[in-house]
Amino acid sequence: MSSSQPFVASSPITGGRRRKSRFTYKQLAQLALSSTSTPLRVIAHVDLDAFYAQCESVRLGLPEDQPLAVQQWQGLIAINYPSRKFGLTRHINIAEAKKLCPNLIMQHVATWREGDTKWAYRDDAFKNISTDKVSLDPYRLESRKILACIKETLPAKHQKVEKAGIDEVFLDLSTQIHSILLERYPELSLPAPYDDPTENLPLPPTTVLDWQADALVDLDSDEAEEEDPDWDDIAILIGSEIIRDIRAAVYKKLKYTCSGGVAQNKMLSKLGSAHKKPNQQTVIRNRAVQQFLSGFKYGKIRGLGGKLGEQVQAAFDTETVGGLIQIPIEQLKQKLGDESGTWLYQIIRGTDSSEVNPRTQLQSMLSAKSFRPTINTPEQATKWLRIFVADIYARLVEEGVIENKRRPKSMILHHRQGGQTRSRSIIIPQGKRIDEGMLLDLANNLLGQIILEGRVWPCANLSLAVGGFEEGVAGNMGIGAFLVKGEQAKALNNMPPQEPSHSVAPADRPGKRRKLDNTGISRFFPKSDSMDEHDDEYGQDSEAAVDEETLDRQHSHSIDAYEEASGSTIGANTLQTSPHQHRITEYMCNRCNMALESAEELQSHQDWHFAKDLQDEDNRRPGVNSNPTKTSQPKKPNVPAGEKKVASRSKPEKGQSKLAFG
Ligand code: DCP
Ligand code: MG
Repeated sequence: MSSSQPFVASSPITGGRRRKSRFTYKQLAQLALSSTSTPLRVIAHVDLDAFYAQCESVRLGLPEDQPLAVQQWQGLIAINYPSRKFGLTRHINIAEAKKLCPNLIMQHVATWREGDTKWAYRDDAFKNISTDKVSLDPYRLESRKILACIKETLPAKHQKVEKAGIDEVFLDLSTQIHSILLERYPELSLPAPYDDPTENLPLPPTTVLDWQADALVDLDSDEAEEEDPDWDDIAILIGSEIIRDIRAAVYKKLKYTCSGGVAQNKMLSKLGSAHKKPNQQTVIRNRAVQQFLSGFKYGKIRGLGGKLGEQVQAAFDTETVGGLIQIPIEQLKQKLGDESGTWLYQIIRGTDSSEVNPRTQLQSMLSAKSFRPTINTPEQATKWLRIFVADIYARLVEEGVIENKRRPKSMILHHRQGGQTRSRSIIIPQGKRIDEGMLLDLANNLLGQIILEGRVWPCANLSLAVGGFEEGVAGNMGIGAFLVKGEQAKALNNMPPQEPSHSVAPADRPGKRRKLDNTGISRFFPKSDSMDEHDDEYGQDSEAAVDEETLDRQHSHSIDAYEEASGSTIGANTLQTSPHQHRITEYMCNRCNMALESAEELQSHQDWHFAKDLQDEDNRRPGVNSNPTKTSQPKKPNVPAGEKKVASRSKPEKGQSKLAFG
């Protein structure tokens, strides 16, 4: 990536050629800082093709053209590309699939079974929905390998990678591109004329850019290919080279194909990666954004799949971005309100300044099962707790709990009977090595508490989660390092009550991150908030076979799964919501219906619920927990003005995660 090209310095105008770049020295400098405000910014999205299906094909060593689908009970959850040619989709059942594609291999997902210490692939799993529990570990493990491979491919100092789901990442390539630009075009390192950063850069060389096999979105109608490229084109070209290298590395090392989108922001890059699949990458130059978006139904844009989309359609009688683009901002504001109108005006023009948030470590793990038929005895419940604990413990080991690298602080058990969900939580004792026995004792303790309260059977769902991961002390400092003792304990006890400051970024300031203080209950949730995988996008298929184990496959380790299990509102939005809600219908808290900016915000918000649940438990039964810190009631995270809560269990919107129970 260091092929040098001749630099054409700012030459006098020849044949109508612009003398200077449209971009300034300042904007170039901002690229080195990954600033969201520079138009030279380059963001990529990489999404694995038919991910679970590829995992199975690779695991089984099958030829790449062998049709394969991943089965879960009687449904299909991933369809590889060779079998898509036969018309297979996630929505059809296994019998139909076999009819359409007789050569199809249907591989059932791995499951946990009582008495086994590890998940396994079993030939009879599909018959055992009442006794088995889906394990997504095989896919998590592959996902980690892929993430590691992507990172290895990037220079250590330029790794801004956000894991956005089990098979997708966003990459902010800005800083890397900045350094490549300076390397290839050393003149860019020269000081700005008159030391004025608002001066325009010289123009790049007129060399025709080599986009190789990229799917290059056509330029907007008022732009011409003959027009000389500017630095944003060069930056995005370098971005596409980086993504091509990454995709090749993933394929070479792990045999997985993926697709990529390269553009100026997250929204566009994500639309880009899905544009041409499989195994392709789509580049959306800044001069092509309008052209790219105009062909889209705006419902595909994140935040426009739900109620806002419906409102827009009712108001303007069009389904496409092209149909909306003509509408003046005043009219949008008039029909949708100021904020929604302004947001819509920007998003359909491809404006999105949300940041790529590097996060790789998960914050919580959950194992859950909905029972069909329901279970009726403590023995049955304990049996499931044993499976949950084995599942969680195996993942904790992966996280390095044995070496004390990371350690959860708390455990929570949710129980559902009829329409009612109860939960109990407990602090995992510090200073003790975490093992399966210890976790099972804690889980049984929680179950015992729930049973004592009565109204327990029949039970429709149980879910067990551990959360509040803390960095441990690796190496030989030993377990004692986890003990809070002496002065430290005193200090904790004397600490003034603090509220977790859990502010959600306002819609118009997506770059602003929440703040977490380091005390009180929020200290269970370290700043590097993350989910290992969070499949908010799956909500787009919410009509698809959403059986109980959707929980497993979508959220099996993320704290929101038990929120789903709570049976509380599965959030429909209201008609009169703020743009904050409109925008992110995919990222909606199903407990309080709050709409969040991103999966990360959703996770943070749900961490807050988790913290509050823990604290409520603390307050109710002070003897149970060993948390030495007394905290005040966490303040509810900011709720956008005008938010209305929907108390009913309404149909989830398109684009929302939906988990069905019972
Ligand atoms: N998944 C699932 N249920 C859904 C959607 C997805 O279990 N409703 C799982 C199976 C998928 C994986 O998550 O393999 C990744 O989801 P994607 O939406 O990225 O779909 P695929 O990777 O299967 O296909 P594509 O090539 O379209 O990305
Ligand atoms: Mg995918």
